[in-house]
Amino acid sequence: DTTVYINNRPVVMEGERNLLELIRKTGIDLPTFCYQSDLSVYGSCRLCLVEIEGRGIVGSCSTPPEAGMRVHTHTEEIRELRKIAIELFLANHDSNCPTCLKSDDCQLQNLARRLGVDAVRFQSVLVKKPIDNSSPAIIRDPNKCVLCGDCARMCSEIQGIGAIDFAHRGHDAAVLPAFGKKIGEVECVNCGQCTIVCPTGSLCLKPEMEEVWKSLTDKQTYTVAAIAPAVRVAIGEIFGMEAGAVSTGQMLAALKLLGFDQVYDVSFAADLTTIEEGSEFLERRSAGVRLPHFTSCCPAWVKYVEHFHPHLIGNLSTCKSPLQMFGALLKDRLPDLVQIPRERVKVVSITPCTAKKFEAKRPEFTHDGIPDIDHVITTIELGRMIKAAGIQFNDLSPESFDMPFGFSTSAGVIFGNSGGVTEAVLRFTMEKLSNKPLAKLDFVEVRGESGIREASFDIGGSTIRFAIVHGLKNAKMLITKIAAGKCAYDFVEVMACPQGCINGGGQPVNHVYNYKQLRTRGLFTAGKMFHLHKPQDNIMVNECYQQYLGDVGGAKAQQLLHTHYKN
Ligand code: HC1
Ligand code: SF4
Repeated sequence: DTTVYINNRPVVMEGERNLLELIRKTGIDLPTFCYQSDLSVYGSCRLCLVEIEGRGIVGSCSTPPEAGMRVHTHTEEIRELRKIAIELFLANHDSNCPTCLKSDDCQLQNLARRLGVDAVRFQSVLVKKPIDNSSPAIIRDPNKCVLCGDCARMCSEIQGIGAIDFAHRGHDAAVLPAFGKKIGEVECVNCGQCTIVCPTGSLCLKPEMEEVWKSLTDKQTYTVAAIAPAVRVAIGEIFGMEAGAVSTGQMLAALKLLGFDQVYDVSFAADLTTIEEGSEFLERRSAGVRLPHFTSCCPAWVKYVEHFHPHLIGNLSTCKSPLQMFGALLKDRLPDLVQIPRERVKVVSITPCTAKKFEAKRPEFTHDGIPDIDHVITTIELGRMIKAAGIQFNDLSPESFDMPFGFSTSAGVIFGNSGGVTEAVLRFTMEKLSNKPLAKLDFVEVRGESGIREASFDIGGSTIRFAIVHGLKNAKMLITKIAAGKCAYDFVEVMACPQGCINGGGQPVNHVYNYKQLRTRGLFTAGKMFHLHKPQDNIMVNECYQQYLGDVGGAKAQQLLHTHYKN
């Protein structure tokens, strides 16, 4: 028999790992802070309690279902225990909710409301600790931590880093960076994945909205938006649209209403990157040097290599990320095109990524004291700004990107999901190597959800081997296997965030179980709306080479589009 009785109704087990999963299958969303289906079970928050007849009250996340069990999810005792748990959390919490960065999506607030907590019966025991503001990408407020440990498990189990972990015991227990250091002083790579799973405002992205408002309202400043590929499939979620809804047109209309002078597409720069990086890869391959070629567009991955695998720095592509290429290009080219001095042009990048905040501040990307990208805001921050301005996003008529830097092919758009860079590089290199038009555009062999994927392609009598990785723990596993001679590749794409930028640390939190797949699908749908699909066909990029950059990989391209990371 495989039947369990949930609130007296029969439910058939189908391989669920624990009672919580089985109960959720019946349509009951049990409350929890510390259960994340992608992470190991910790069982600390005691909110998912259920009563099993004959056994008493247990945590459903850590109890496997057994045939014949009779389970009750909301007895009077359980409801009271859950309320007490929430009240204890609140008694040890800095409840400055109206000004908290996570106020829109705080699980503690949501649960307090949902469970009917209308008063806290315990006296506050909060002893305020300093807020850790040391990172360029995230803020850590220990006064809001509920000790669920989701952040620490995300950092170690998915990213393989362990920049934060539990420390001390009893009332002193805390989740902290190692050795009492600040988060900006340890090996944190700024991916922001911990901020996505943190149920409260204890870990948040570091906002830069005020600086952008200043730039937009200063009449002397010419403010340009550079919008990363993955923003268009998530910004709508902030305004009630389903995950993956493509809302490029409304987003552009909103940016114009906010006061941006020009709105450009980072996908343009992604096409440029593919041409530069694809050519660099082919050169390395024919010379047999610096292989495997590792991508370098993900700043969290680059920092990870610098910290943990410095011997691989030489294998990273010398190409700047599309965003940083774009910043350098716009700062160099735009002043002439729009007849405005360089110091008055401000480039604001709008990205799904918290690590881009760190990348923009790297010394490699600052010239004469002026950064190539002036400010980086995330999808979440753009949503806040649109709301703050009172712009009715859902009612906007769609608008389009500005030219010439708003023109892209679908290859530039799919950069925003894991495998997208590889597919774009394939569309470029396979045509180049075969010297004839591509027979097919879609390289479905490199798509998918698995954390480590591989695909080989035969061309001109030889084979090119690709690997695609997302999640830094997977990258670590792949690097170890390569070093042990257990596998070999020519080209390896690494994105730090699970499934790539569509799931970056600056994207809105979404509790729909398949939101990553929906956003990925949205990116491919967005790509289908383009006329052109190969980076080498981007007429505006080609014009840029002819009129301004010169040769691919030439002197001007090297100066603006490439860099060298140092050990
Ligand atoms: Fe990404 Fe990229 S795809 S890194 O995720 O290579 O942020 O979206 O802008 O630079 O193009 C992010 C997204 C982004 C870069 C590009
Ligand atoms: Fe770990 Fe990423 Fe959070 Fe840093 S930002 S603590 S690396 S999960």
